[in-house]
Amino acid sequence: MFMRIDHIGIACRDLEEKIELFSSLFELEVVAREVNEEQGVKEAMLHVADGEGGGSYIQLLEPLSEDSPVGKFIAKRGEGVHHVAFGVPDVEGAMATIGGKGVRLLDERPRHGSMGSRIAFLHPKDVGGMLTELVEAAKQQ
Ligand code: MC0
Repeated sequence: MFMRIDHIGIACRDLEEKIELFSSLFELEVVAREVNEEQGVKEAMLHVADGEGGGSYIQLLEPLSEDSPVGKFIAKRGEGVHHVAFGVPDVEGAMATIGGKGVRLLDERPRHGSMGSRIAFLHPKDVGGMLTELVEAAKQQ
């Protein structure tokens, strides 16, 4: 079911500065930018590779406010890896399967994620301290 890593989310204070860093260090290209008010972030997706079922990305996240999830994370832990996102073919199915194993779901139903995806988060305390996101990528037209 967990067929690939869709993206790694990195919390940063200054999105433009970290876009410059990641694109110059690793020669990655920004393929999407978005403000997601519901999640409290301004973000950019940097393309890493294509694979079966979809691409993989580095996701750079700047908080829109100090009391957003990423704002609180930076205040407590500083900048760095915020979450790991697994690409799944069916997010509701994945939520039901993993919820059935006793992992707390942070979302009752999928929310809107980057590039038209549908996403849901799992509690980090139930996944070895790793905030985990399930991502169903947008269907290719
Ligand atoms: C908090 N904790 C983490 C963590 N954030 N552990 C690992 N990774 C993280 N990112 C730990 C804290 O250190 C604490 O542990 C415990 O979890 C509870 O944290 P808290 O600070 O007391 O509680 P809150 O209120 O900050 O909530 C944490 C929680 C929340 C993970 C539940 O941030 C959340 O619901 N996140 C899901 C939504 C999200 O992160 N959205 C932003 C990315 P101790 O040991 O100190 O008790 S949006 C996104 O990425 C979208 C756009 C996309 O991909 O498309």
